[in-house]
Amino acid sequence: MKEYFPNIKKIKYEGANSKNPLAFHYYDENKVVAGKKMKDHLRFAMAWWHNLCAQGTDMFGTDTMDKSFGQKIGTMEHAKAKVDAGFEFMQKMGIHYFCFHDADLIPETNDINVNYKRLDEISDYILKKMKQTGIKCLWGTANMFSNPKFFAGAGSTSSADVYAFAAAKVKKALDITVKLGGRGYVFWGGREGYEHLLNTDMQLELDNIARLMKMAVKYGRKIGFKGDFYIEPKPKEPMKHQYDFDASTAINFLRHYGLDKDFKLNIEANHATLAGHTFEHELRVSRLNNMLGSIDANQGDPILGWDTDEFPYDVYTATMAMYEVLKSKGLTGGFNFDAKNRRGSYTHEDMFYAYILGMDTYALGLINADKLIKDGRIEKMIKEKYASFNTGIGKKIVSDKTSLEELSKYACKMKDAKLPKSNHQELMQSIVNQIIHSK
Ligand code: XUL
Ligand code: CO
Repeated sequence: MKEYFPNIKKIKYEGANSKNPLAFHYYDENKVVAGKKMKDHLRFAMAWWHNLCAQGTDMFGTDTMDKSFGQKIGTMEHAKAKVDAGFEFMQKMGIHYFCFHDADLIPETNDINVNYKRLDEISDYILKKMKQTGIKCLWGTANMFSNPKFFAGAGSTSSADVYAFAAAKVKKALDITVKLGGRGYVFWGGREGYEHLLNTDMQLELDNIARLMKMAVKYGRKIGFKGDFYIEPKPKEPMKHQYDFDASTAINFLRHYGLDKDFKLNIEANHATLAGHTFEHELRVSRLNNMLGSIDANQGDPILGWDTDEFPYDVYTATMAMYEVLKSKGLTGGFNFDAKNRRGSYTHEDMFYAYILGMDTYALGLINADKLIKDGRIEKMIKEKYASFNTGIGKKIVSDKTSLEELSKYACKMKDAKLPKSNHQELMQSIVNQIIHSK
C-alpha cells in the first residue's frame, strides 16, 4: 500500500513541554475530563473538501498546494487516491470521523447518472476503508453552490428544473450518508439567498427551501436515517443576504415550517462572526433552544472580515465554546474542522501542523471550560446578579403571578428604583484569566 505522508508517523500526545512539532501538546485522547474521554467529548472530524481537495487557490491567484496524490486530478483514480491519503491522514492524526460533500468525493460530470454511479463506486471504496480502520462518517452533504446552474440557489432557485437537480443531489447525498452510517446530514445554503430584493420572490424561495428539507426528512427517515439534519447558518458569502442568517433566524425558520423535530444546527465559528455575533453567542442561542447539534470548528480574522476558515487557535474562544458544549451535555454531532491551511502553508506537513493546532486548541478549551464550571465563581456571581427575582416582587414576576397594575402600584409606592447590582464585568474577566492560566 502506497504511503502518501511517508515522513510522518502517528501523532502522539507528548505534553505541554514537548518541542516536537509533530506531537500533541494538550490533546490526549484517552484523558478523562468532565467525566468523559477527550476523544468522546470532542469527536473531531476531517473536512474532505479543505484537506483533500483545496489547493490554495484564492480570488487573486491559483494553486500553491499539491493534492494530486500521484494521480491526474479529475479522474476516479485521483478520487481513490484521495480516499487512501485521507484515511492515512486520519489514522496518523487519530481523527475518528470525516465530513464530505458529494462533489468532494468524485469528479462531477454534466450527466447526473454518471455522477450517481461514481458516488456508488467511491462510497464502496470508502466503506471498505472505514471497516478496516474503524473511522466513521460524522455528516454528509450535497454541494449545491459550485455548479453554475445553482447561481440563483438550489431550494431557492427560480428554475423548477434546477430545483429537481438539487433534490436529486440531496437524495443521493443522503443515500451515501446513510450507507456510510453518518451521524448527521447538513444543509448549508450557500446560494440560498438573494442579491437584490427587487428581483426576488422571498416567500416562494423560503417555502421552496422548506419543501426541499421536508422531502429530505421524509426520504431520509424512509431509508433508515436516524441521525439529525442540520442547518448551518451563515449570513452572507457567496450571496449578499442568506436566509439562514444566524442561529435565531434558522430556528425561527425551522419552527415556522414544522422542521424543528428533525433538525438541529451546525454552528460554524467563522459564520457566527460574519453575522456580527461571537461564536459563543451562536452556541448559547442554539443551546437554549435545544438546537445545538454540531460544530464547524474554525475561526475568522477580524482584520480581513470574510470567511477565512482558519484553523482555530484562539484558546479563549475555544474555552467559551466548550463551556456551552459542556452546559449542553455534549453534541449529537462533533467538531468538524471546516478550516484550511493558509495559502503559504503549502506542504503536506502543514496539513498535520494545522490539525494539531486545532485539536490542541479545543483540548485546551475543554480543560479550561471544565475548570471554569468546577471553580463555580462565575456562576455564583450570575446567580447573585439576578437574586432580586428570588423573593418578593421578583419572585411574583418570574412565577407569572403579577400584573401591570400591581407592578405600577409597587413602583409608585417606591417612587424610584436603585441601580441594579454591578455587572462586575472586569472582575469576571479577571477571574476567567486566572482560571485559564492556573495549573
Ligand atoms: C461554507 C461552509 C460549508 C459547509 C458545508 O462556508 O461552511 O463548507 O460547512 O457545505
Ligand atoms: Co462549514
